[in-house]
Amino acid sequence: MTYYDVFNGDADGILSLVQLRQVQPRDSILITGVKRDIELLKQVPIDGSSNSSGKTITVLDVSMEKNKAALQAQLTDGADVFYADHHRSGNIPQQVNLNANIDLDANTCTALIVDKLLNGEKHHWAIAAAYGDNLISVADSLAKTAGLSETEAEQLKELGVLINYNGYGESLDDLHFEPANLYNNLVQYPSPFDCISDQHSPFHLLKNAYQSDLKKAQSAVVVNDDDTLLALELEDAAWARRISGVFGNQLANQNPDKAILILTQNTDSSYRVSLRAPINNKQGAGDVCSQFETGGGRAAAAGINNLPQTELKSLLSLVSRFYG
Ligand SMILES: [Mn+2]
Repeated sequence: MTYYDVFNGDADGILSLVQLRQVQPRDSILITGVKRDIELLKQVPIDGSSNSSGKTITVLDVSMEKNKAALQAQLTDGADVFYADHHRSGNIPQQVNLNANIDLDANTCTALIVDKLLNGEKHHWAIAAAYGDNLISVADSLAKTAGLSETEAEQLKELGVLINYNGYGESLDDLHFEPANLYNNLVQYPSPFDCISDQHSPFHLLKNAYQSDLKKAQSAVVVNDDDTLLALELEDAAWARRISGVFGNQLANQNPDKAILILTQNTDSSYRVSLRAPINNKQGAGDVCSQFETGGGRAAAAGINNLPQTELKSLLSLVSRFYG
């Protein structure tokens, strides 16, 4: 039997797998990548035997819809597939060798789905993941119910945010830790608090790196700031690609009634755009971005890969009208 663990390289993906493998250890082949690299399942080889069951695949925190063809190919190939996720699934194949655990509720994430399946055995990791996926109020109430102090909840939040921060980048070269290495490191700590108290853990390394990137981001150029929309521009650099996502979350949390737009210059002088709907009005971001050729995404968060500079004005006025 060959085992594959396929997971998103962000906090939610990594900490979903940490929970699972601490409870069900397995010698598996890891398949992951930068956060935006979600078409991961196609990297699992096809045996061509179709009689099974030489292959067990666990898939965590990547959209089933985006991995549809690869999933179907694996099921036909006889693989046993365990799938847990909270992104768009499309039609879920009804096959006995697929165990699908999909929940599209905007207030859940994959680590919380896994937490339920494991009856909360690794609950603290799940809470850190929920913080990392920016489900702040959900995580706050879970921490409270679990009897954690405010300081402990803050620590889990910081760890979750730092692991999430590590996933952002254009390619693995931008990242401090390759997500597979970060997983291998974190899974050795029985609880997130063991990781935080170890001065040599990734927590402390990421904390320093994050602060240095954040400092640079604070001097970003403000393109627009009014009651409806805060738009900033970051330069084309590894630090900007790393910090943009978590910086955007931070601005969104600090300005809950504003849409947050972050522009990063691409090397071809077009913009990469990340748009967050206002925290208090989580709708429409995907619809707005889809009106541009290389745009798309979810209601709460969406993006445009290559926005020509000449279209920036029309994007800004579209966003202002939509949320105004
Ligand atoms: Mn997630």
